[in-house]
Amino acid sequence: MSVASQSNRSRDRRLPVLNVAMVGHAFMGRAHGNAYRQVNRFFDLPMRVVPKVVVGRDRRRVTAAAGKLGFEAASTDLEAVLADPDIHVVDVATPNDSHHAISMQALRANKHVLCEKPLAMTLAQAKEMARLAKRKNVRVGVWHNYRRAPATTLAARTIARGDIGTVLQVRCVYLQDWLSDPKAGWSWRNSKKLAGSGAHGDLNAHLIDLTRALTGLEFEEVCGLQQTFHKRRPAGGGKQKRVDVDDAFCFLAKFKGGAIGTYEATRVAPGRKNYNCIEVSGTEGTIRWNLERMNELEVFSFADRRDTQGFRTVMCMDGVHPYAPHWWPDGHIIGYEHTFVHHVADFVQALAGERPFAPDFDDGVAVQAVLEAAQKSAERGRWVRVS
Ligand code: SOE
Repeated sequence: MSVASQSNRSRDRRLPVLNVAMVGHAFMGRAHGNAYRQVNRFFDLPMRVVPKVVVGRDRRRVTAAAGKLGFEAASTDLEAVLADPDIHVVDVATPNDSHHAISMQALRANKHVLCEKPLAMTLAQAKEMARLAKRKNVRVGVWHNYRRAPATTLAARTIARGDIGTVLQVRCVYLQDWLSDPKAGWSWRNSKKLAGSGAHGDLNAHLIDLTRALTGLEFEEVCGLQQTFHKRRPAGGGKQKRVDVDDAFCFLAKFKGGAIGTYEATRVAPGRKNYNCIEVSGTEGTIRWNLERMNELEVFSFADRRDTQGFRTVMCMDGVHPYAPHWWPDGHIIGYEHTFVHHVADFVQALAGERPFAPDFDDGVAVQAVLEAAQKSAERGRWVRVS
């Protein structure tokens, strides 16, 4: 081993460790696990993140997941893991219906908590989680990873410094097509009891958080419309199960201060695989970000010369762009999984007391309030104020 890598390794070993227990190990567990393993390799952090233990219900599956995801251990005993003083962070990467219970148990055990979105099943649950997090001297976060792409972070900065003037409108969509086929199997995401809502809580949650992160706007009143096109789905063994959540959910929004917004989430838009796209237009210009072109930010400004005005596409992977210097030379692009690494890097910096972290559980409550008001509006067929 070279002298340099020996000194790096010994330096690393001297850092205080941050042992992570991750509850759940499916899609989001894989994305989070990758981030825990990668973060110290690309960010010089004041702590060394250790993927310590994966917690699951099935011994065989959780043991396999721990091996595959690079965690030191596997467990089916959440109580014992939370009682372990050497566990510092609990990551809640489970379906929506267990976010509240696991987070509350982890907070009572004085653990830092990173919880998947949406924070909870109801606004009341989300508020309870935020209240307990405040009472405990811990750091908490919600995995709204899309605010941590270099391009979305840049968008927030350009809007904050006035590049597009006063924000007038937000128009965003989050379109997928994995449930377009009526024969696509039933899962927990199709169940109100397990997910709380369908595309709405899964995808509009991201759009609501992105809106707040990019513009600082607060939602005042919403008017929702939802539809379930396929009301039953195959559930194995020739059985069918009822779908009692939305396949698609649209809503209009009025913001404090007079701006307005439009939101659309769907899982039945053929050809749209993970099309998360937000456009913010102000008095002086517009920005547009599309996850399917994640490293690019489209910018229009009336300040540009009239005869060459038009949308410019900025490749947000140069040394001047957020997070970019941690990876590769100018223009070498990154992907979806890097937004999770950025999330962990910022969380560790916050934990080391170097800066605040957002989105925390208060941000999670703000998202939940909009989700719930839009659902009430869709049920009642009228505008509903966001509490
Ligand atoms: C499924 O719709 C899903 O995995 C969401 O749950 C994630 O939050 C989103 O980032 C990708 O799509």
